Amino acid sequence: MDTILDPREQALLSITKAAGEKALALFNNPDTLNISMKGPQDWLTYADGAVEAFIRQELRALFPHDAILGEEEGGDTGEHLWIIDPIDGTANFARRDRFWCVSIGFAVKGVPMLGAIFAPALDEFYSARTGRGAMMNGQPIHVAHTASIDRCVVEIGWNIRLPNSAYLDLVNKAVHHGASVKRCASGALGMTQVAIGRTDCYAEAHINSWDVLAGLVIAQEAGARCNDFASGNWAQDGNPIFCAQPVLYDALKAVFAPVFDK
Ligand code: LIP
Repeated sequence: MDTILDPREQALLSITKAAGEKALALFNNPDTLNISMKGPQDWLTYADGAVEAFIRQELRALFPHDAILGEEEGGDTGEHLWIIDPIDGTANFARRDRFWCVSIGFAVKGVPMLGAIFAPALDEFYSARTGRGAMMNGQPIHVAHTASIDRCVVEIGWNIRLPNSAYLDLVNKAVHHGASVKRCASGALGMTQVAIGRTDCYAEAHINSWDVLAGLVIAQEAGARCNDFASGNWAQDGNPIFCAQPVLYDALKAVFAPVFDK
């Protein structure tokens, strides 16, 4: 009996499911979304704030002394830390593209331990607990074992936090070495696609902790290798993310060198 993780794992699964259902109802009723822009290509909808508020309310009721950090309301870190992205893939959500999700992760003393990512419009619910494997809709999932770069699929994330060259350099390097490159505008779901074996790598020169904490646990428990994302002031400041299936991890990291070398 783990008195810290056991109750939080159960709560994580039920709250993520309920939050996803709330988000899906809003997605299916676009007149309620009050879409606005935080910046160029940086979308915001009513759902982002409403879903985060719901998740915070549920977590505070059960774990009043835990720290909560969310994309929309921010927050402080702590020994027991929840990190929330209420809608990851907001641009997709706003444009009525189904590739978005609710992502909630939990870390103990800065170490990612629990993750749940629910994409309700795709009917895909991913979850993992460190040391206990990764699941999608209750079934175990595992990474791909693609053996050559000219057969691999790499997703490279783009955002306005860095110059476009940070993205374009990674794309050029990947294409030059024969990889197929995609970008689907949800870092959290990008990590699940590595975990389930649909892609071989998710890489982004900078990503926020709320985009990737849950996906780190899920991808690593499905057999992926990841860079040391949870280092430095990772929760507040984010870091680069490099996550790949083990057969091509070293080869792809060399392709992108030196971006993910540290
Ligand atoms: C998304 C991130 C991803 C980035 C996307 C977008 P959001 O977050 O998950 O890292 O590549 O452009 O920023 O804004 O949809 O929550």
